[in-house]
Amino acid sequence: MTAIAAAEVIVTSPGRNFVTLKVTTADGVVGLGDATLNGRELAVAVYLADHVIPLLIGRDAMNTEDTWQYLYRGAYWRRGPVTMAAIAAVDMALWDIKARYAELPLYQLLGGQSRKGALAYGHASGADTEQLFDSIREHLDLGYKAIRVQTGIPGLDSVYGVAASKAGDGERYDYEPARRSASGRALPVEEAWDTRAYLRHVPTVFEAVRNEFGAELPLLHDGHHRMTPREAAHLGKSLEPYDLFWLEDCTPGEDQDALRYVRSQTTTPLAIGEVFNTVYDFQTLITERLIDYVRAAVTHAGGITHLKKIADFASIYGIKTGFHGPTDVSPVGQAAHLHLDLALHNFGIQEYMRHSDETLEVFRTSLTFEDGLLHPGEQIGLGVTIDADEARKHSYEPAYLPVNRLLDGTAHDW
Ligand code: GCO
Ligand code: MG
Repeated sequence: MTAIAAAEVIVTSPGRNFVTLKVTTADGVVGLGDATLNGRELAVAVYLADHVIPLLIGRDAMNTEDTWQYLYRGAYWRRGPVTMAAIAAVDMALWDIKARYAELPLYQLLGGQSRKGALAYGHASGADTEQLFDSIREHLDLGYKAIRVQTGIPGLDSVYGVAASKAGDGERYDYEPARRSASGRALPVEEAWDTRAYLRHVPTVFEAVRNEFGAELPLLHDGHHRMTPREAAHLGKSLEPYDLFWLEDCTPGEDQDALRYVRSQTTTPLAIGEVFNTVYDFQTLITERLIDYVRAAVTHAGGITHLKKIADFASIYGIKTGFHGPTDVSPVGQAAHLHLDLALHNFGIQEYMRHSDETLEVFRTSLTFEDGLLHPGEQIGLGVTIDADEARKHSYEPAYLPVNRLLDGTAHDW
């Protein structure tokens, strides 16, 4: 038996907040798991420290499946992002440990290498067409072979997905920092939203992008859960001439039935699931083939054990993966995605927002990005280490995602 001897929660904020679980076996082998829940980080940190770590000590680190079931079924209170992020962190750390004992990169335990690397999409955005075109060109120069397009909307000051500034190497990355207040009191920023203006504007932008960049480039777009089924169907139809790779999160995530109507009205491919926590959130969508891509994240959907079940279930229905990879998924979570991406037969695409240099000084990762493809590297385990001294330099700062309101002040989905 390979006993778990210790576990520790590390909260660090190198540019943005991350929660990491570090598990150590009696032999001194260390595994890492990502437990970051953007804007509600400390809830998971406390859940782990007070309710999970005491249960882990002395358990066999090799029993990933039994530990998953023990924490999921054993808690009685199931699902939800806090619980599932905590279970995910334990699961990732135990898979990391298992692969380190096996002295193999984790993907070797998940099925080996099914492809050279994982096709990645990057985030291009601009307040207007000129800025958007610049951003697309920057991403093409960085090697991206698929590009998400988000645009400002005339009449709205600030819109989801549109970058406020640039990263050092030219890649725009902080389009949605969970914001921090200068006064020390963190309150969510409030944004204004107008769905009709959005529906009118977005197809004109895709037309301009296709005219400038041609028919070949795979283009994606994120609706961020803001539309009704009728509005989403309308957008899907009006984007059909521009041949999207996918339209993401067009309707609110909790309403699986909503996608039945959208699906019946448009052939634009659909992706959803970054806010989902279990396979049950996908059950109707997968069995009725209402979507083309599952967007779950390893961190919010119960770790490698559960994400692999979601992917395998989807594969039976010809549905592919497109795991969630914004910068609030830490380098540890992103590495877990890449090991799955390499091994799964029904891999589709991987979202890739490069982490800031500050973040990458705390988390050392063997990830590579070459010629549009991501690879987790050949180091044993997940291929990520955490520098505890660097991590300590960045203490937690409360920060929240924005709150969205319609022009008359009514609260709306962000
Ligand atoms: C995406 C997502 C993110 C989320 C973020 C919230 O497609 O990458 O929509 O941008 O908004 O993960 O924390
Ligand atoms: Mg999204």
